[in-house]
Parts: sequence; C-alpha cells; structure tokens
Amino acid sequence: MPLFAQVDAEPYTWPYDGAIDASTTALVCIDWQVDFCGPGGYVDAMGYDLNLTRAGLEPTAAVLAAARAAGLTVVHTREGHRPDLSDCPPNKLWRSARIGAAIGDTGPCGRILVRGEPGWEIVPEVAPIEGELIIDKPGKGAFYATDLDLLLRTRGITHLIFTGITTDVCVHTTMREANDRGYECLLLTDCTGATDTGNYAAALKMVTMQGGVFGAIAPSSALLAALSTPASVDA
Ligand code: C5J
Repeated sequence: MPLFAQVDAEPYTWPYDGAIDASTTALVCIDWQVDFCGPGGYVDAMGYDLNLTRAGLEPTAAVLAAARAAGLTVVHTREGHRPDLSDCPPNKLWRSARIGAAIGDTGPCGRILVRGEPGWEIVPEVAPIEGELIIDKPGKGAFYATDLDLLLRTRGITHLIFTGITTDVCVHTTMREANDRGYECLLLTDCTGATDTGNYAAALKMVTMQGGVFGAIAPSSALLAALSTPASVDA
C-alpha cells in the first residue's frame, strides 16, 4: 500500500507518526444527508442557512475522489431513527418538536430523520459507491451504538480524516470519540460546516488547543497536496 507525504496542518504536521499510510487511514464523511444540507430537510425546517452546511460539499467531493484514488478506506455515516422511533430518546424528540421540526414528522423530504426516507439519504455529490462502509447511527457520535470501531479495527485503521456536517455537533462528537479511542484524527476545515459561523470557528479552534487536544485541522488543499506526493523513503 502506498505511503504519502504528511499534511501541512495545525497545530502540528499530520499525522504525528510520519507518512500517511493508505492501508491504515480512513476518510470519514459525516452525515452528508438531505436532512442536514438539502432543501426541505431537518436543518432547513429548523430555519438555518443551508449555504453554511452545503459549503463543504464541493471540496469534499474532490477529497473523496482523491481518497478513492489513493486507496484509503472510505466511511459514510447517516444520522437517523427507526420508523417507530424506538431508538430516539424522548428528550431528543421533545427538543426537535420544540424548535418546530419534530423527528418523525412528515415534511417535504418525508419523515424527518427517519431511516429510509428521502431526507435521510446522502446527497448525490458525495454519495457512497460500492464497497464503502456506511454507518447508521441514532446519536451524534458515530461510535455510539454502532459497529464503527469494530469495523475500523478489523481493517487495521488507526488514522481518520474527517469531513461532514455539522462541525460543532456530529463531526466534533465523533472526532472526540475517535480521539479517546486512540485514533489519530485530522479535520478538513473547508469540508465541514455548522449552522452558525461562530460555532464553526470555535469548533475548529477547540481541536488545536493543548497541542492538538483532539488531533489537527487543515484545509483540503493541504491533504490533496499530500496525497499527490509519495512519501520519501525516510519519512
Ligand atoms: C445535528 C449533525 N446537528 N449531523 N446532527 O443534529 O450534526
């Protein structure tokens, strides 16, 4: 499996342990679903600006293409619940109703955040292809109540590169979960978005504190440069 140059990242050159090894690195694409970035979905129903959550789509599509070409494992996640909502905690349901977008209610994209509905699908720009891992999760973190950790460890994956939405909620929760499990994490700054610009900026900054408390951040251009540069033998 090929080795690639390290990424010019903040607050340290990523990964910490040398070249990017395609056989131990996965690209994780979090919740690029209609419900979070499509017209008529959950985020739209809550009244937030879709331009903020859609901003990362184009750079993510480019990163996906590069990751596939480089031979990285690709993982996609989807937040959603069973049709009978038996896996939706009552307080999550109550809070969504409170903001006028109740999970399970019918909207323009079908039932909000329910598995199998049009709003729950991943948008075509970054849709999975055959052979890629898809994780369905009931919560914000992709490690909670899923087999993600088992699938990654079985494949020998130790390094994770994150794209997705929203930066401050599902992306951050998953990156923190991964970091606590010992995965070496990188978040691509232009491949993620939040429903609030202040939260987006704060979430990125949080990663860089304490020498990289949850890992590192970098623009996708830095990753693309790394993936087009074979690692030198002594890297
Ligand atoms: C949210 C997510 N924001 N995918 N979910 O509720 O970040």
